Amino acid sequence: MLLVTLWSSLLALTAQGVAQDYGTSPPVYPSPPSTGIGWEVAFTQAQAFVSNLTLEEKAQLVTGTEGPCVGNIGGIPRVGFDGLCLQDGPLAIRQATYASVFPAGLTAAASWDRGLIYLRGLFLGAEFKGKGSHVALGPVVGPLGRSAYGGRGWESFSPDPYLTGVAAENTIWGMQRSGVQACLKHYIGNEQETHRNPALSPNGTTIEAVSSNIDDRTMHELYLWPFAHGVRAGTASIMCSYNRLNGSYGCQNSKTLNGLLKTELGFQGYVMSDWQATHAGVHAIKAGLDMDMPGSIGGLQNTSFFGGNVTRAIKNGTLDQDRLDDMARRIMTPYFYLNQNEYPPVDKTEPTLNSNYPPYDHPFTFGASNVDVRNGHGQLIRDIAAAGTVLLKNTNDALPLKAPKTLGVFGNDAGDLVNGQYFLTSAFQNPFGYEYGTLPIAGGSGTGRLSYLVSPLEALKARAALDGTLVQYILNNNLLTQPSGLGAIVPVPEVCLVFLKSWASEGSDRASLEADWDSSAVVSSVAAYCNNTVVITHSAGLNVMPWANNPNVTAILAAHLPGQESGNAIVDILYGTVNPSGKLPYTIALSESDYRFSDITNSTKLLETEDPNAWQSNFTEGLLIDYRHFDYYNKSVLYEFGFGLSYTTFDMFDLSTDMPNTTINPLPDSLPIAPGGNPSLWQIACTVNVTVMNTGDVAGAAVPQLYLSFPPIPSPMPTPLNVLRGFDKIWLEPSESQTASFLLTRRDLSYWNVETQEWVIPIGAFEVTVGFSSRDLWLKGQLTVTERD
Ligand SMILES: *[C@@H]1O[C@H](CO)[C@@H](O)[C@H](O)[C@H]1NC(C)=O
Ligand SMILES: *[C@@H]1O[C@H](CO)[C@@H](O)[C@H](O)[C@H]1NC(C)=O
Ligand SMILES: *[C@@H]1O[C@H](CO)[C@@H](O)[C@H](O)[C@H]1NC(C)=O
Ligand SMILES: *[C@@H]1O[C@H](CO)[C@@H](O)[C@H](O)[C@H]1NC(C)=O
Ligand SMILES: *[C@@H]1O[C@H](CO)[C@@H](O)[C@H](O)[C@H]1NC(C)=O
Ligand SMILES: *[C@@H]1O[C@H](CO)[C@@H](O)[C@H](O)[C@H]1NC(C)=O
Ligand SMILES: *[C@@H]1O[C@H](CO)[C@@H](O)[C@H](O)[C@H]1NC(C)=O
Ligand SMILES: *[C@@H]1O[C@H](CO)[C@@H](O)[C@H](O)[C@H]1NC(C)=O
Ligand SMILES: *[C@@H]1O[C@H](CO)[C@@H](O)[C@H](O)[C@H]1NC(C)=O
Ligand SMILES: *[C@@H]1O[C@H](CO)[C@@H](O)[C@H](O)[C@H]1NC(C)=O
Ligand SMILES: *[C@@H]1O[C@H](CO)[C@@H](O)[C@H](O)[C@H]1NC(C)=O
Ligand SMILES: CC(=O)N[C@H]1CO[C@H](CO)[C@@H](O)[C@@H]1O
Repeated sequence: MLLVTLWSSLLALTAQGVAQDYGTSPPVYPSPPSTGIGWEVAFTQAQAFVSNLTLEEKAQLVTGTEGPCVGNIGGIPRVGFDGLCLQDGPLAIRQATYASVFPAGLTAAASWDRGLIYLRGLFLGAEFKGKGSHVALGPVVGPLGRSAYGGRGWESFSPDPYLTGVAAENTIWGMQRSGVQACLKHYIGNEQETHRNPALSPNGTTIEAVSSNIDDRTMHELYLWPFAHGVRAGTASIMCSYNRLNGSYGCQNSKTLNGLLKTELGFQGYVMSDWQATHAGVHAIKAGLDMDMPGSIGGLQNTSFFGGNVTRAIKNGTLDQDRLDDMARRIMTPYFYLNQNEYPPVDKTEPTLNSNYPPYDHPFTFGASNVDVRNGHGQLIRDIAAAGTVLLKNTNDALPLKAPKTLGVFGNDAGDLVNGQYFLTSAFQNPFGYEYGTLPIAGGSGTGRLSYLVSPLEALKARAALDGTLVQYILNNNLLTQPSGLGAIVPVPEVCLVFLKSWASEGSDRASLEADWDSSAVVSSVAAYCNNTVVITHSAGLNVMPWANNPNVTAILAAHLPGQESGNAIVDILYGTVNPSGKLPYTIALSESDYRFSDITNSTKLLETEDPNAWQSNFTEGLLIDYRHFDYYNKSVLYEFGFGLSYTTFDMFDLSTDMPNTTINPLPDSLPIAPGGNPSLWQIACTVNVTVMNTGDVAGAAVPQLYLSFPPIPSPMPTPLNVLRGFDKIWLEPSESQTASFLLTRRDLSYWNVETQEWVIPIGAFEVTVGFSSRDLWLKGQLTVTERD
C-alpha cells in the first residue's frame, strides 16, 4: 500500500498514455467472468448473495471505504453482511497490538523449508482471523528481485521464481487453511520503488509512473511464474501494482489482468488495486480490476473512480451489469469458501491505530479490544529465524561457541531498540532507518508492531551467564571506528561478535548494498583488535561483504530479518543448539558494481521534463537476473545462490531418474483452464532421486538442490545455463542417509514459446545436476526428450 499520500495533490492522470517507442500492451477484452472453478459450492452461494443486491450495494461491495482497517468494504446489514476488513501485511498484522511479528519473507525463503513456510502462513492467518481481519495483504512475490537495490525485496522471497513460487503457495495454503483470505501481490513488474507513482514536473506536467517493459518470455518464465503457483494454490485475491507495463498502468492493463491472469492462469478470485493505484473507473473495470482500494481518489472522501461512478456507468450503459455481477461474485466466492460469514468481529482497539477514524459512512461491527492472538507463536518464529540464518564462513570451526571465557559484542545492531517498536512513521524516513537498536524487520506497510523483542545482546548475556563468560560490549559505531575505539575492552575477547544491519523501507530503494552505519569500518576496527571476529548481518536484502576475506573474520552469519525472537534465534545458532541449515536465496557477488546489470530507473532530472512517459525501465537483461546472470557470464562470486554451511558435513550419491530417455508430447494437452493454468502443465513428467548422507558428528539438515540445463531453445534471447527446479530439506542424524525425490512437472521442463503462445518442452538432452548450491554440483544425469509420433 501507499505510505502516507505522497502525491495526494495529483488527481488528473492521463492513465492511458502509451509511449509509441516501446512495446504496447495488446488489448484483451472482454474481461473473462469467473465460473468458480474449484470453489463450486461457494460460487453458488456468492451467486445467490449477489443476485439479492441492489445496484448501489454492488457498487459498494467493489469500492473501498473509510473504516477500522487499512482497507474496508462496508457492511450490508440488510443481507447480514458485516463487510470486509483488509490489513497489512506479509509478516504480521501490521499495526495490531498483542500480535506476533514473524520473520520476513526473505528469511522464510532462506530456510528452504516448505514445512516451516506453511506453518508461518498458518499462524499468520490465525492472527489475522483472531483480530477479525478477513483479508491479509500478502504474501509478496513482486518484486521478485530484479534489482538487488529493490526496497521491498525483503517482503518477498527470492529472485529465483521457482523458490518464490514454492514459498508463495505454501504461505497461501497455510493462511487460507486458517480461514483468512490471502492477497498475493504486487501484480506485476513492480521491481522498483523509485518512480513507482506519478509525480508532477516543475512545469506542471504529470510524469507517469515508471513503465516496466518486459518481453513476453521473461514475463512468463520469471515474473509471472510465482503468480501461477499462487493462483493454483487458490489465493483469494491479487493486488495489482503501481507501475505501468509497456506504458499501461498495472491496475488497468487488459493484457496482464484479463489476458495473463484471468484467461491464461484461470484466476477465479478478485483483483484489488494497490492503494491509489487505480487511475480510472470504467476503463480499469473493463481491463479486469474488481475492487478499488482504498476507494477514494487521492485520499479525498466521497470521490472514487468506482462507487458512484460504477452506478452511473451501469445506468448510462457504458458498463455491463454482467461485469459488475462478476466483480461482486469474485469478491464473495472466497468469502463463502472460507466460511467468513461466520467470523470474529474486528478488534475494537485497531481503529485507534489507523489513520481512518469513525464515524464511518458504513456500519462496522466491533468485538473485544486488544485481543491477544499470539497464542505461543514465538517458538515457531524462533525456529524460522534460526532456519533462515545462513552460515557463510566458518574458519577452523570458530562456531559453534564452546563456553568462551570472554565474549565481545559490537555494533549498533546488537542492542535493544531505543526509538520504539514500530517502523512505519516518518521518524524513520531516513535511508538508513534508526541508528541504535537491532533490526528485526524493516519498514513501511510490510512492517509489524512488536509486542516484544529479544535483542541479540540481551539473549547473549543470558546465555553467556550459564558459562560464567565475561561479556563486554560497545554498541556505538562512531566510537568503534575511531583509532582507539576499543580501548575499553580488556582483555581481548576470545571471540568478538559484530552485529551489522541494512535498512530498507517501502517507498524508496536501497542506496547501498553494504551494511549501513559505516559497517565495513566497524568490522575492520574490531578485526584489527580481535583475531576471532564473527560477523552477523541483519539485512533487508543482500549485502556485499568487502571484509569477508579478512583472515581475522573467522565466521559470517547472514541472519536476514528474524522477527521478534531475533536474539534467541541467533544464540541458538551461535552456540550450536540449532545447526545452521539456511541457504542463500540470492547471490552475494564480489562487489557492488557486479549488480549494475539491472539498474533501477532513477533520474530526478526527469522531473524537469515534460514527457509524461519519461520513466521507462527496459528489462533488457531478460531472464538473466541473479545467479542466472553470474553463471551466464561466467563471473566469480563471493557466495553463490543456494550456498550455506553447516556444523556437519554431507555426502550425496546414487542419482537415478525414472525417464532417462523419454518420448514426450512437446506441447501440453489442451485441457480446460483451471486455476494455475492448463492443468497438464502441472503433471509430473519425471522423477529424479538422490541419496544424501550426514557424514559428520552432529545432526543437521541438508538442502539438496536440483538444477536443470535445457537443450538449445529456439529463441533469440539468452537462456540461463542452469535453473533451479527442485529442492528438499532433509534432517539427518550422524551417519543417517535418506533419499530426496524431485518431481519435475511438464512446466518445469518447458520454455515459453512466444510465437505459439504455449509452454513447449524442447526436444533434446536436458542436463540434470544435483548438489548443495548452484555452484556445488555433485551429481549429473541426463533426460533426453524425443518427440512423440
Ligand atoms: C527502452 O527501449 C526502447 C526501445 O524499445 C528505446 O527506444 C529506449 O531508448 C529504451 N529506454 C531506455 C531508458 O533505455
Ligand atoms: C510488452 O511488450 C513486449 C514487446 O513488444 C511484449 O513481448 C510483451 O508481451 C508486452 N507485455 C505486455 C504485458 O503488454
Ligand atoms: C435476500 O435477502 C433477504 C433478506 O435478508 C433474504 O430473506 C433472502 O433469502 C435473500 N435471498 C437470497 C436469494 O439470498
Ligand atoms: C461524504 O458523504 C457522507 C454521506 O454521503 C457525508 O455525511 C459526509 O459528510 C461526506 N464527507 C465529505 C468529506 O464530504
Ligand atoms: C467519478 O470519477 C471522477 C474521476 O474520473 C471523479 O472526479 C469523481 O469525483 C467521481 N465521482 C464520484 C461520485 O465519486
Ligand atoms: C457514464 O458514466 C461514467 C461514470 O461516471 C462516465 O465515465 C461516462 O463518461 C458516462 N458516459 C456517458 C455517455 O454519459
Ligand atoms: C537515485 O538517485 C538519487 C539522486 O541521484 C540518489 O541519491 C539515490 O541514491 C539513487 N537511488 C538509487 C537506488 O540508485
Ligand atoms: C588480526 O588480529 C591481530 C591481533 O590478533 C592483529 O595483529 C592483526 O593486525 C589483525 N589482522 C587484520 C587484517 O586486521
Ligand atoms: C589471536 O589473539 C589471541 C588473543 O589476542 C592471541 O593469544 C593469539 O595468539 C592470536 N592468534 C593468532 C593466530 O594470531
Ligand atoms: C525415487 O524414490 C521413491 C521413494 O523414495 C521411489 O518410489 C521411486 O521409485 C524412486 N524413483 C527413482 C527414479 O529412483
Ligand atoms: C538415451 O539416449 C541417448 C541418445 O539417444 C543415448 O546415448 C543413451 O545411451 C540413452 N540412455 C539410456 C539410459 O537409454
Ligand atoms: C520542457 C521544459 O519546458 N522544461 C522546463 C521545465 O522547467 C524547468 C525549470 O523549472 C526548466 O529548466 C525546463 O527547461
